[in-house]
Amino acid sequence: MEKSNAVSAHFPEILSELATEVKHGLAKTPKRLSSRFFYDDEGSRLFEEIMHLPEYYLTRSEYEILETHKDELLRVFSAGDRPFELIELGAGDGLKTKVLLGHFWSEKANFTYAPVDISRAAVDKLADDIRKKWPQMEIQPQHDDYFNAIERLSNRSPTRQDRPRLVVLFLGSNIGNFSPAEAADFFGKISQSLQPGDLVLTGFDLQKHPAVIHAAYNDRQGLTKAFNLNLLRRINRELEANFDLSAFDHYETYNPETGEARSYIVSQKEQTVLIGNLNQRVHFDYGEIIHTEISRKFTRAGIEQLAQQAGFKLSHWLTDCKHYFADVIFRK
Ligand code: AVJ
Repeated sequence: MEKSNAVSAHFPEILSELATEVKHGLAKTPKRLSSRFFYDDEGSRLFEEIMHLPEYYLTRSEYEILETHKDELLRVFSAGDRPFELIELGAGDGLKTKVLLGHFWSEKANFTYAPVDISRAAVDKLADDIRKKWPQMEIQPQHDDYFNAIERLSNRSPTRQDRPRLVVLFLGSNIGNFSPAEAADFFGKISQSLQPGDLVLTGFDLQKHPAVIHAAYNDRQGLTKAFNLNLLRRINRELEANFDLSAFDHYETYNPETGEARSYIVSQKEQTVLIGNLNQRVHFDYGEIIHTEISRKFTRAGIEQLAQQAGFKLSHWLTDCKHYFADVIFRK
């Protein structure tokens, strides 16, 4: 059977969540499917490749920020010598987080690390990797989605003055996939689960020249297209559907007035697709779209508002030298 070190309690629910999403999302006009479902093992692997694309500046910008400020971050997290617990939501391959982990480890900081990810392959690989690099580091990998992880945060043992400080990491501008209401709700829930002095470090992609943003989601190699179309492959596999991937394309828009980059899947012909497990036929007109993702770009004012609504104080604002990206600390 499968070997895994990670906690895995919610996998069956996710499968039926996909069925529900497909059933309702493809019956809507316009059709839509949530980017939450991109991250099966193959989707996570494709996203790791996207992070290395020349057009996809986000990862490099955030890497630069963490590398430049790792010492300052350690001082803020540990407040001198206090133990802290890092909880990373959507850890993925942990490429950027390892910059911090390595530094904290070599400085002999007193911390534990709990990466949470929806892809089991990703979280297992990350855990193996950390155990190889730093065998003594205390880690608690969790295979789960972040909403469940936040819920578990709030169910933790009661308030103790001397407990380690919690530091929630939410890097990579994953927050950009949320609607404004979802983002407010997300920070609100985290805030309710934290004690005064606990911290949240979030990566936000910032508004900039629209052409730079558009290119990041419209790469010449076609990886973003493969990443989007992988959702159809996943539906074929998990719901016994018969999407012909060669009959669909990828289309991206960026609207600088709203800060929204939007991804679409486009039907290149009139066609009907069978979703076997749902016993549902879905008709596509020529050129009809499925809206799959919003990758929101932020302003400082918008970020300050998010902090304030959730009852946080914005305590640190760190950017890369091009001001493309910000890693921001909210303090409860
Ligand atoms: C993982 C949500 C940060 O929106 O930039 C990359 C996902 N989508 N290319 C993003 C993604 C298309 C990515 N996040």
